[in-house]
Amino acid sequence: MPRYRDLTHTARPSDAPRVVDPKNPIRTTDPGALQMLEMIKDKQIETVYDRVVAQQPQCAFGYKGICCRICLAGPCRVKKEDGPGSRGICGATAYTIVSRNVVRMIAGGAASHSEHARHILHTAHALVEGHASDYDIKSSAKLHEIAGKLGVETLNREDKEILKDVVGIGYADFGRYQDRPLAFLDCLITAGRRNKFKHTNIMPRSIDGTVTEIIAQTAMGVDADPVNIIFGGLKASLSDLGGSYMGSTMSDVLFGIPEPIVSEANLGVINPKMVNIAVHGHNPVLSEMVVAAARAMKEDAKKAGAEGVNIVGICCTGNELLMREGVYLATSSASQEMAILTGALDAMVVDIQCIYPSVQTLAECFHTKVITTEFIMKIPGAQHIAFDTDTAMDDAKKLIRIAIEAYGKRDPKKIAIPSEKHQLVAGFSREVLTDLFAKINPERPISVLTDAIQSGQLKGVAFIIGCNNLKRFQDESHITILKELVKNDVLVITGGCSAGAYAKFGFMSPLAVDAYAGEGLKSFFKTLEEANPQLSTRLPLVFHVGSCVDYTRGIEVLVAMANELGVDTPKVPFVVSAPEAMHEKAVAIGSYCVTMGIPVHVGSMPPVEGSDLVYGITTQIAHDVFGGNFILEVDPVIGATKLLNALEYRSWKLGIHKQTAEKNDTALAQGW
Ligand code: XCC
Ligand code: SF4
Repeated sequence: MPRYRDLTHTARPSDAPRVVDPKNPIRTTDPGALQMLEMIKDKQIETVYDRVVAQQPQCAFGYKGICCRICLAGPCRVKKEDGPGSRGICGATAYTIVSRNVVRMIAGGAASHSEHARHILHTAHALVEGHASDYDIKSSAKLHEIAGKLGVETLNREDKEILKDVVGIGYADFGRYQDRPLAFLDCLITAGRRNKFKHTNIMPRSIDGTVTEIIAQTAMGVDADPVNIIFGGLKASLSDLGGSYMGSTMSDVLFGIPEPIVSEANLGVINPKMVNIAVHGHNPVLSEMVVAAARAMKEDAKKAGAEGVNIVGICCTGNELLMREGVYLATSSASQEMAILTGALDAMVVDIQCIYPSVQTLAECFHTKVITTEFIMKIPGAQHIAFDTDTAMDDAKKLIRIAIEAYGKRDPKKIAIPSEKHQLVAGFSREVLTDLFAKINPERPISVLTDAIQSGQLKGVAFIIGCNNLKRFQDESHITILKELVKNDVLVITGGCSAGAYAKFGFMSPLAVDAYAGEGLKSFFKTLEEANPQLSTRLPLVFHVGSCVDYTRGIEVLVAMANELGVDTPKVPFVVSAPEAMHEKAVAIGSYCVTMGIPVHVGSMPPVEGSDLVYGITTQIAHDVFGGNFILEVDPVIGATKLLNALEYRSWKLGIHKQTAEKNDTALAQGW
């Protein structure tokens, strides 16, 4: 970790409570969710907020990562400083147990993102094989771009032929045995990172192979060396990055590159006069079809007495549809149950990831139908309709018919919809951002951003992402960190449930610029808007780049900045924050960001405190090797200060190195 000007900035977390107000079940600050909780307060309805309280205090061994359940001799806990109680039955010490546990979380995350990517790849494959006729290549431009990056010939070839080759490379990335890097990773990163990953032996050659390897490496009686285990984990995190890039890119190919779009968010988007269907999870393959089917079936809804079909999104399926179709975002992960409590949600169609099984329990108190659609995702009691890309439109219509039928069974007495909703502007793909900058500098668009940082107009870029975690109050950390950063002229891009928070609170709007941005950031936006008169709206305070797989859009921005500055990624004034990280995917994402040379703030403690060595590797030694490190801090104000310190340090160092290079007419120093 670098030595900062702010001497209070150490690698240790503050002593802020790890669970704020543990007995308080009103664990949200989302105004829509708060209204909902108020409306149900006299009813005996159990929600996630109650269950957080019921789980307190949580197991300290698990929290610190020193409980091992990897074999049947266990569970073993590290109970003492020394002696037999300081080790598991096999003799595994705290550092082995902690590192094994945490890298298995990375494997879980990498498997999740990659399964998502695989599904999209299968859809593209079906398309080139002449099936999946409801799908199409929506963005030929994206296809040509990724083909070019992967070295696929494009000249005088049909799009479908090109796609066939791209799909072939994608499939090879899942199961390659030859010693060649993951193609979808290799084409995304800088030359400096490529060397670094090669020299540290963490360049994955296949996704499935890497995930399997890390599970094997951490099985009982295999690797005991925490450094080797962690490097294995970092390799798995890079396969997560490659898989995510595949998922994001191929989604753009099939469903189009997002463009700026105006929409609305929070529970008030649920419309009592319409058939309301929430699509929840992550994968656009199904939900894009649901949107198309809903448009086609307006008349059927009218026959049932409704004004039409209103699709609303939850979590990252919601983000995918918001970005490309302008679909309303009803809510984000921790408040997913609230959508059902409105009594006006006729169906909740789910695919994969972040779906609380409790949605079915709650749906049983209402008329709402919960429908699972993926082979690997079922909930007892919920209806399952296997979704097949070959019959996609028919399947989607089936789902809509179920919702229309349920609409007729609503109980008017149970309908209570919060009024809360906010306008937002989303759809900031990397292409859109580049185009905005290109209006100022067509030759070197990204220099508009790097120049603004080098001139001091902006302090840097922060990519605020990730989940909700109810150890603190929902969305509070997302909002607090955003306010602190924009006030200090940091340009913020966002995705995932962090974006959900900003959308729900009204921060993803131009009005928020006036209210919260510092003078430098305001003038930066003004210059961009003046150069882009074609925009039908002013720019929002935060740029929404999409779902969790779309975090690779943030990585693309980072890589472009590094190339423009003539340095590798660890020198770029670019930070990441996951203020309320929860999912295993967040552990994988945070880890690939660190290997990409980024300071990564995490606002929920990962289970690494049981080993000082592992804690030190993640927060300090990682910086020496990769130029990025974790900043673990649960207090959002302190977290924001540390992010600002990291940006300031990088801008300062970059400035010094530039000056020195100019003065002595030498190459720019590359060290960090
Ligand atoms: Fe899930 Fe993606 Fe986390 Fe939200 S942010 S809780 S992973 S939906 Ni990706
Ligand atoms: Fe215990 Fe070792 Fe088995 Fe883990 S692997 S449960 S520490 S005996």
